[in-house]
Amino acid sequence: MVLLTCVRTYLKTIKVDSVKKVTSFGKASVNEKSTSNYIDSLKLKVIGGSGGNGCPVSKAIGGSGGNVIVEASNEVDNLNHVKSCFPDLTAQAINGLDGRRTRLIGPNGSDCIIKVPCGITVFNQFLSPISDLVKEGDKTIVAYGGQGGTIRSNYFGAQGQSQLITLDLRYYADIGLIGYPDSGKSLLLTKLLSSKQKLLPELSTEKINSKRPWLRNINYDNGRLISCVDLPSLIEGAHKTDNRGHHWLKHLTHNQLILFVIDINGFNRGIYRSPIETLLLLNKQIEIFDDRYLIKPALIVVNKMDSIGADVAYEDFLVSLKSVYTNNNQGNNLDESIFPKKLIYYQDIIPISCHRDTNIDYLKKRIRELIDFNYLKSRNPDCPRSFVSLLETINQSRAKVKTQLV
Ligand SMILES: Nc1nc2c(ncn2[C@@H]2O[C@H](COP(=O)(O)OP(=O)(O)OP(=O)(O)O)[C@@H](O)[C@H]2O)c(=O)[nH]1
Ligand SMILES: [Mg+2]
Repeated sequence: MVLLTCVRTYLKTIKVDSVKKVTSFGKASVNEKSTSNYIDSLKLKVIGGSGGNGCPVSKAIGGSGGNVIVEASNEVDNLNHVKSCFPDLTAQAINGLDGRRTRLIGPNGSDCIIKVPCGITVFNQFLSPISDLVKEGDKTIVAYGGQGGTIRSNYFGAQGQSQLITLDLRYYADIGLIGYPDSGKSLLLTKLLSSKQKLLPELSTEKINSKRPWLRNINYDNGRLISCVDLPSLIEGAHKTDNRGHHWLKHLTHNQLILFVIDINGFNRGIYRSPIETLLLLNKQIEIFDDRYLIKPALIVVNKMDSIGADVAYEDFLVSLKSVYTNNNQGNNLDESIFPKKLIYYQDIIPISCHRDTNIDYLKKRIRELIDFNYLKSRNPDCPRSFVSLLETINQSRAKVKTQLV
């Protein structure tokens, strides 16, 4: 009997140690270059610890089982950690220990803490959202531990709760960058960062197409931070293919401003798409993904203005844009099939060159202005409309490109 108790205690100790190990995340150890297995959505079984049994002879009570807790942490960037800590996709808290003649109150089992990035929504097995973990330290209990055995339960400890949950990551970023492949999104993000900040891994060596979203904070002079998510490229028909470009759009959910990065040379892989066509096709992809995104504040950033013939191409782009938005779409010969049902209303159009650093500071300033303006507007619907209409913006933009790029 004594031997059996010893073995039981030993087994429980082993379990305690092993679970403690997997829940202590310490410093994030994301291998930033291994992007192919990037995880931003994960199903997990969670099991609360069982309560320990009490002892009727000594009236000792059992300890309660630990809870399973999901906690947001800035140290974690994605869900790869969770997968590596719980390879069998089961997170179980520690059982409470039994009460005994020599131990009138059994110790409680410890909690199992699952550290996740900020921006996680936890869904139950019916895919109803249980909780949103927005900022560092936000937490939610996803499986309660069972109560320890007492006289009320005939000294039997209760089982812990168990359920299947889904962790779904949507970055809490103020702004998002979307565009066709090679339009310069990642380079633009590095230009917006301060020189002391870390480059995106894929730009620190030779050019690699982004295969996962990157989240970075843009620093402003007076300590203001604006977070930005750079998304992998989006192409025409992405929703129909295995290309995950479409799937990544979920990271725009919390954005306050979306930057459409357009290559002034258009996109040429098999079929050529002009700048205006790429813009309309991005609009369409967003509409297919979630048409609520269409009313988010947005900005057109026309990149690679250092290219040969860019100023003429920019003029053409503005003319086409004007005709698309004034609904007379004449002389464009644009294919009707690329038109979205609803056009996005852009708050500004800014021509830039990442290679020559043209207009980068202006864009950085404008991002901040628009975010602040939109925030004020959302709090006060009567706020006077101080931003010019799209057509006026086009004229201003035209003047700007002439003065700054000539
Ligand atoms: N000429 C010119 N080339 C640029 C400019 N900005 C970016 N590029 C080049 O365009 C290529 C693509 O740049 P990225 O920043 O990786 O483009 P991306 O949009 O992040 O590409 P994906 O990750 O594939 O979506 C690189 O070779 C850049 O050097 C620019 O202002 N002018
Ligand atoms: Mg990129």
